Amino acid sequence: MKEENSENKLFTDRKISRRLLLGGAATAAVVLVQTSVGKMVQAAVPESVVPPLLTDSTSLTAADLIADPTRIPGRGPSVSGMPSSFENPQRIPSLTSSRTPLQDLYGTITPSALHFERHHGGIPVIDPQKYELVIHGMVDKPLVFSLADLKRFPSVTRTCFIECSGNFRSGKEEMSPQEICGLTSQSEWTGVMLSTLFREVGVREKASWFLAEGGDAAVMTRSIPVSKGWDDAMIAYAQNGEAVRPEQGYPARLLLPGWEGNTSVKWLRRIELSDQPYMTREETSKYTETVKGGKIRQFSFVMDARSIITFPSFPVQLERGYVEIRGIAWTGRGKIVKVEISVDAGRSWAPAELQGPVLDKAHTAFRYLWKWEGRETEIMSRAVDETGYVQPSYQELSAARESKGGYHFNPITKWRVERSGKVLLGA
Ligand SMILES: Nc1nc2c(c(=O)[nH]1)N[C@H]1C(S)=C(S)[C@@H](COP(=O)(O)O)O[C@H]1N2
Ligand SMILES: [Mo]
Repeated sequence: MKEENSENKLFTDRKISRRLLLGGAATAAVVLVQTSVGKMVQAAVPESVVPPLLTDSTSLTAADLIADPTRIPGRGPSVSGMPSSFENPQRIPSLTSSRTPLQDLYGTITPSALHFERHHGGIPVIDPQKYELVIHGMVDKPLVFSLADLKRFPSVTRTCFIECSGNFRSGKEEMSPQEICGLTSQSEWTGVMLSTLFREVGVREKASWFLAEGGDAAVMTRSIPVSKGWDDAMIAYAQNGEAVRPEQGYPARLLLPGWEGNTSVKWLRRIELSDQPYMTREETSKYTETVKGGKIRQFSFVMDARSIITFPSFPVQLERGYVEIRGIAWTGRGKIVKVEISVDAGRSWAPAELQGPVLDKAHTAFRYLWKWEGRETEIMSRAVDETGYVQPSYQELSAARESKGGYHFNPITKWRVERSGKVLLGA
């Protein structure tokens, strides 16, 4: 490039660059580094931390650069960024889902790359130029919308969580928050209100349900009450400031704030209005749960209030002294109004501080200052939402459901802190 800007010029004019020949290979090194929690660990320094201009590896190694980052100019700007090579939070993928590493995150927004995934037929590749959303059935004027059409309507942006209703695992002591309930994530979504499109097609008064259909190999379908469509349903085409990720439904997905993740149909291609539910596979043989008396509950859309302490949690090794207990709480019924903490195995409870602004149907960060004296105990959090609903204990919930798990299972998570500082999932 001819037209270098002045910043680049400064960089290349620096004396030091003359020793650094272009074109050679940089070395990786093993060095002691400090992690974000303050522990010194041995880490292999990847070549990517070595500036591209540093090629005279005999005079300066990657280890030298980390020991004194002021010795030569660092790597220059790039077209797209990556997390620090010292940080490596990862989803846990299986064949059909992956889980958000809740214990490695801060605040309430899930980085898009770490949003949990649940696919019934894999991730389709959809050409945004060919994308179409059909809305038909009990409407005055059936219409086909291109992606550009959707983007031409007034847009809205809101932050909310998506949680899979199958978000509960247990069964061993050595489980992290990610393994227990990593099927919840939060993004800032942008798109068009479904109510805007409903007005455009003229949804008939008699229409009480709509079918949402995905364009993936599962052609996943769900029946949704029309009232949710008029209320706060969105067609989202953007996530955390960029286009929706392929994993999250690119180029557009249905977003039903506060409702079980399954209803937020990804790769949305068709909406059909009707006066009755369609009884699809996902709302008959799946996504139903047992309740007392051998009965089965169907169309249980709303996610109940839940919380989890993400620090300290397995696999943290706790040290004595002041500990800021941290976690997230959320509810599909509006706002979280209170999170209570017990540090004495449930004998007494005290309110945690909620990080504002507390948003509707959104992950809410909480914290609670605790002085751990080194005694064995159990710590836990309990969420209360604006309807007065209180997150149940495992014992209460399993009695009410006559079951040890299943969909919509949101019990209090207990962490057992051993004298050694080991933190394990409690019973
Ligand atoms: N078309 C389609 N939509 C879908 C799915 C799917 O497999 N296909 N999975 C559903 C399920 S079960 C959940 S929990 C959420 C997950 O959304 P995410 O992968 O963006 O986290 O998408 C829902 N929408
Ligand atoms: Mo799900």
